[in-house]
Amino acid sequence: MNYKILTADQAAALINNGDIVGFSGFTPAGSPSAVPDAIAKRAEEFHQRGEEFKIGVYTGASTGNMLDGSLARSKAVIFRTPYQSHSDMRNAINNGEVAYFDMHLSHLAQELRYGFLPKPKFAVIEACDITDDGEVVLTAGVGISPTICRLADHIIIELNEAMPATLRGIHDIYEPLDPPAREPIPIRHVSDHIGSPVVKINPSKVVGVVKTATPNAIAPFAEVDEVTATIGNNVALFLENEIKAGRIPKEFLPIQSGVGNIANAVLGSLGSSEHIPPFEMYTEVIQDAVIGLIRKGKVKFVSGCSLTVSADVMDDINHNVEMFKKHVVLRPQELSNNPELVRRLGLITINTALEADILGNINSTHVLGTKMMNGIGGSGDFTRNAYISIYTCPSVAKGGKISAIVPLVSHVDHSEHSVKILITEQGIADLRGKSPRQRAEEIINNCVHPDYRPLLREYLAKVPSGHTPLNMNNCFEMHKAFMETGDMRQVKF
Ligand code: 0RQ
Repeated sequence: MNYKILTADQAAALINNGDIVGFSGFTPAGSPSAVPDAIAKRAEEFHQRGEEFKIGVYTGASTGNMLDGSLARSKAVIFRTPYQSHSDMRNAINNGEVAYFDMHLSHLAQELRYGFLPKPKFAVIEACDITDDGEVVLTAGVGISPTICRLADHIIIELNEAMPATLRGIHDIYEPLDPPAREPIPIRHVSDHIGSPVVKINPSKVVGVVKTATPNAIAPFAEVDEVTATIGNNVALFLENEIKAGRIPKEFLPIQSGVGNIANAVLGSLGSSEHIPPFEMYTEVIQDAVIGLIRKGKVKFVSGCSLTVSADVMDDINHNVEMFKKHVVLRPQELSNNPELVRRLGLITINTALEADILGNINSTHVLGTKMMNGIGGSGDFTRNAYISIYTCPSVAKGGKISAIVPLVSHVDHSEHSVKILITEQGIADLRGKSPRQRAEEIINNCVHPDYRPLLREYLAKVPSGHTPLNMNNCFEMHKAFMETGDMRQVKF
């Protein structure tokens, strides 16, 4: 290998205060760890001497503790986009230390190319292989790597020796041209490969290679509990009925599924349904449950942006990579979340809401209208363009003190126009073809927790006349009751 081998500290020393850095990966999968952690230490040394040190941070989506966690704890971040989910980064955003701007994940690469956002000076890319002529084989996540490698002045490679070079061939790397030269993206089937197995870079931009050896892995998911299992079963029931009614073709359509425990439970229920045929997935995060369903023959093929799996599952994939390449492709988020493809392939999209309202609007990101949770992620890319968009959530949070369903959401991520189905452990609300008042009845009757049903009926009974049942005088009373008493059930309409 002709590249200069550096320690993480030597690589971090190339990065200076005010630099903008784009990191590879999508979730902790494929995200570098040693270099960002070393940048955080460098920032601390500067801060101890009373000197400024902060960088701008682009990533694919959320990352791991050594990236978002370390940089946030070291107060080393000027701005951050897009999705994040580390508690220290979340706190730094909510206390105003980090200028965070939330974006649809499919937009980031193109907005960097369009010049809407400042271009990165450095790209820090995790790879399992790099050739002297600049072929980079990514690891378990793709994210925005192709674009930041092209735009950045300098590239630092984290060569992760715990991830096998035989992953070459699992990726499909393609960057669309920018308008007015943009062409249709030629993916017609979930399993189509349209690009290159590698990210092609200019080798002269590589300022160093840092060797690491930690396999990509996340903590395993919690066991499915009664609430999440019931939500999963309700999603399966809804889809079975749609097939029976002829509204979903009997050979089924590709599934997109969000991330987290509910998504895992939903996939478990779809996997064990006898009425849902083996299916394909066109999604962004490929979780443990999907790999289990591939092994069972229930998932035929999955296209995603990352393999965000636990250590045992990553080990299984790494050891059986040739078999998995027949069932898995990893693409840049610009393709995994592309609205053109979501609409063309006819995705059934299933995402999680933090809060929904009786009109059908969804809040995926904010607690009580002000505190950022994680970000919109890919949920908007999928929801707006889906064949059927489904939102799931438990009907209550914090032991029943919060109703996930309120008169009006405290922040809107997905509007009533994009959301077709709402599902909680209480049941299924089908919002298609219903007026705002009919939607409110449907949601209260089918999705709201019994503790809150009479309260929301009381609210609805008192709304003034008009097309949309909204009372501007008291639509946030449940939120106010929570802030004042710690329990939304104390609301007085
Ligand atoms: O907090 O753990 O402190 O009790 O919010 O809730 O149950 O852990 O839910 O992990 O499934 O995350 C929407 C955040 C759900 C996620 C969201 C509290 C609740 C708990 C989290 P505690 P859970 P999940 C593809 C698709 C946006 C991006 C997206 C997300 C905590 O799914 O980030 O969809 N989605 N991407 O107690 C106040 C409420 C609450 C509430 C729950 N109404 N008010 N707090 N909580 N409801 C993936 C990517 O894009 C990468």
